Amino acid sequence: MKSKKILITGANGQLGRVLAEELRNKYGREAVLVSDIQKITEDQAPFEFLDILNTVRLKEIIGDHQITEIYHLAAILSAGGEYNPLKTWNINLNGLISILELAREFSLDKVFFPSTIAVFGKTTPRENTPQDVPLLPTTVYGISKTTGELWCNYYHKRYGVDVRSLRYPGIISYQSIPSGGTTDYAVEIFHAAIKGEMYKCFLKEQTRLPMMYIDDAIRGTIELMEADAKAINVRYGYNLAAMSFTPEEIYHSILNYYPDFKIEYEPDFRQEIASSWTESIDDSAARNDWGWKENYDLESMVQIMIEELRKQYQIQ
Ligand code: AKB
Repeated sequence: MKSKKILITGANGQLGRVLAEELRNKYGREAVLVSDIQKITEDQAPFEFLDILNTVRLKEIIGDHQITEIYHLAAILSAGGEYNPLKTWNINLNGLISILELAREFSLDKVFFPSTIAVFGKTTPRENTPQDVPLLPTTVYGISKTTGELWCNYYHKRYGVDVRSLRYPGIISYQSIPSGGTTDYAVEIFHAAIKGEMYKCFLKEQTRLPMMYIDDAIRGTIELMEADAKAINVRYGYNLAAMSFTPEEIYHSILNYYPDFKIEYEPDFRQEIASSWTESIDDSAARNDWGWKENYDLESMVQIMIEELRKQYQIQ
């Protein structure tokens, strides 16, 4: 049996950096190869430059490093994707198809595909959104992820590829400042509060969206990947939930720590994207199939974000 060797694509994004660290803590540094189109720090080794559209190089990397599992995170997000829809489709969908095809060719043990609440659209029930619902996404990101889910399901049914997937809500983390997403406001707002700046929010105050603290997202991902294959009944994206809040609610939670903090609302094109998504998620399939349960709610997430960012900004 080959020893576990994980490849993470798009490893320098918001999820990838934390996931790589966690997987390296668990399986050892050499067992996790990270790749991206840019190198962020010198100590990322083992690292490979990889443009996900370069299938020849992707194949070489899988072969040369004897990869057994891929976490395929490389993608362009909802807001960023709207600036270049065809490029987004190409990267998000054709990148995934290369991964699935190579997973089949190399008989990889497992593949992880991150899906998202962006698969939902105006025809989806907005509250407590069930697992199986009409999907009519409005962004190219959402279209690419919806189609990606179908391809994952197809490769599993047709070729037996052990592909697993989660529909992530907005992820809140202190390790990096995300860009290109519609839920990014929920990270930016903390940085503004801690720096003593006013925050200009690009969503309306009442826009409720599903969200999750990074530790829950990473733990959920690894738990799904480690679950017994027989327990996995959903081969497209599992709904996954932790909390839902509006900009006004998170602002009020932050006020408990920074009473002088000010916010203004200046909605831009991202408002329309957010309004097309759902407000809260029914993730009972994930809870029943492989035991998903979140640890963080709004209050505990705000507390840990402020503690961690104060350390980062060296504020007592
Ligand atoms: C985005 O806002 O585009 C992402 C997502 C919800 O998938 N954070």
